[in-house]
Amino acid sequence: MSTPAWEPTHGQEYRGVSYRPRRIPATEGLATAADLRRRMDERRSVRRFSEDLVPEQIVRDAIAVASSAPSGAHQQPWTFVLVKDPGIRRRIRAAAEEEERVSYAGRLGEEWLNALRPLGTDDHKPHLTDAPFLIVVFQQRFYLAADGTTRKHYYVDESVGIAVGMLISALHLSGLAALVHTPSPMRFLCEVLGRPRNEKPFAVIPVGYPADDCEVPDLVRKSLNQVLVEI
Ligand code: IYR
Repeated sequence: MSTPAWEPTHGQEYRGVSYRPRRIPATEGLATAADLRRRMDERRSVRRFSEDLVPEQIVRDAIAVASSAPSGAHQQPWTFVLVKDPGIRRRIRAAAEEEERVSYAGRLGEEWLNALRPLGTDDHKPHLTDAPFLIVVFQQRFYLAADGTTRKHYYVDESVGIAVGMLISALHLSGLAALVHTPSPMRFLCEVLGRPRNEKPFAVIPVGYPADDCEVPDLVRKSLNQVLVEI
């Protein structure tokens, strides 16, 4: 039996269905948690991609994982535009680099530039054309029906942030590298990708395998006891 296609549920009465996930034994849960912790700690934001093709189905599956994220009022206020076309990727790179030149030349301000210094980033964005895929994530600031009706969406930033977290986790665990890139300003993406007026760019995520000579900044993560407060 296939699940029915999603339709807006605005104003619909509550209906419950039973939820009985398999009870995972603690030993299995502990092993999975430790393994996930180790594997996720291997994730790095990658800015140097190989041009090698990646299995598109991994990316589609990862987007489906992202779209299973919880969201405000279950409104699922996200759109993932998968850009494969090299010409479009070149246009996105050109527009992003034009903005970043202004940003790095001073628009960001000294404090921000100092915060970025350890990352070694600059206005060159080769990852936007080297990576075989770009996932451009849009947040739906409000619901827009085909007939032009609009309705509010709630907790859009939080919802889309959670979805992107799940997306990069799924990509990483499937062996692909990614970067959550936020060229600023990003409005040009609406035009280049022909998005409707309710959508606002959230991030551009190049996806692929790391280049053979890939390097990442030498950074240290906060330890658990630096981020965890137990009461
Ligand atoms: N958007 C710029 C600057 C930048 C900002 C932050 I905050 C970063 O974590 C990294 C970069 C860029 O993409 O270079």
